[in-house]
Amino acid sequence: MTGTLARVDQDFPALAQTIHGQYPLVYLDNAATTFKARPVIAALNRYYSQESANIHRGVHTLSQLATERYEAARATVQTFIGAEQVEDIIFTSGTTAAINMVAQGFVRKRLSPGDEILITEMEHHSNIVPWQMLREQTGAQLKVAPINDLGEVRLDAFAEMLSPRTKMVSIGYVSNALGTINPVKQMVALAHRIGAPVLVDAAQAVATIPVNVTDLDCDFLAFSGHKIFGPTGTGVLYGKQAILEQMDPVFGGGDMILSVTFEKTVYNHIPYRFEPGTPHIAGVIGLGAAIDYVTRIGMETIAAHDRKLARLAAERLSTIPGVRLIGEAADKTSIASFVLEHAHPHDIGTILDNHGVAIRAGHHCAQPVMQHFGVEATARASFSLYNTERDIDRLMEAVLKVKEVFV
Ligand code: C6P
Repeated sequence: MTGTLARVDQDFPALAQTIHGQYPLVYLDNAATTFKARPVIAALNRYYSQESANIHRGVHTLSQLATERYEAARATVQTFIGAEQVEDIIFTSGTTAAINMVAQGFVRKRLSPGDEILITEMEHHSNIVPWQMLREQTGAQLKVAPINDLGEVRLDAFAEMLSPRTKMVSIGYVSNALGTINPVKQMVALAHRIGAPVLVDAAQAVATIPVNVTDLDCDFLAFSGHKIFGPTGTGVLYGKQAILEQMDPVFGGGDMILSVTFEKTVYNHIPYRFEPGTPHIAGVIGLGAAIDYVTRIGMETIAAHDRKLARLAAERLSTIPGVRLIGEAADKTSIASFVLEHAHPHDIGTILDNHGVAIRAGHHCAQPVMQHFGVEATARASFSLYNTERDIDRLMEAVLKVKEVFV
């Protein structure tokens, strides 16, 4: 049973505002971060105004309540991504933190000079730089599977680049610069054939397509709360139990131990071992509320909507002379990235802002993708459940204004 997107804008108070005299705001920067849903704001408000207490420590009522709510959010995430057990879910500060944890805690100790890590050419910097740091630390090599000019990973090349020396594969599910949906299930199966574990960067996927870790059979999966209508500073690292048993904690401190003496520390059970110190309790509870919210609507409904709007935006933008679409994969969602002859993307972004249309202009923390397409930056409109075809009309009107200025 899925919900409807009718009147969904009412759930997002940030939409109802005037920017540069334009009302309502057309927010098309959802790939950077989404607006926060009312139930999320209410959950944060409740925690901070009434239920503010630390977790896993107190016997008093509020501490127990906070612990209950925090652990309930873990179960919500487990169900949402189809994980086998609740212990497979680790709360982090975001996708970036999660990938770095895997790099340092799981992969580093398995690498010898000459071993290989395989990524793709369309990764976000968060799925490139941690592996480069590991390369510096270990003498391993970073291999990069190329993409074609539509912005799709070349599966044949990806398969050929897997070797007995591949110790880790780390791939984005949905490209933040192009909107491409990668055939992750197939890529995981190829990697597993040679025994390589796979991390899936689901930062963009989690709010735009249904994600199921059991179906994908990935070993790790990372996402950020703020891209799925939840609070900033929250995120999730999923790991298969047997894999998490082999991962070391990267940070030590309170709550991640069973016992400490000066001679020896015994770590806590999974997942607490990987959540040292006081976590973002309010944020995690808010993330649980965000996931409950999208679950009520249904990810299939949201996915169909985002895909339809991105396709329509691309179709309409491509009718403007001088527009070049960047990223035209057969399987893509939520993102329309483009450049316009004679106009720098930053100028496009600024003029659109003056017309009450918020997009992102820049390299989108995916500079290798920009290099592939021979551009420095793009203008990127990214769609979410509260966007409508009317927003595309406003986008088009504003881009035509840019043309008047620059052509
Ligand atoms: N992309 C964008 O505008 P964090 O910052 O840790 O929440 O997420 C990092 C990240 C990792 N992978 C992908 C595919 C991403 O898109 C992002 C964040 C934002 O595209 C900010 S650069």
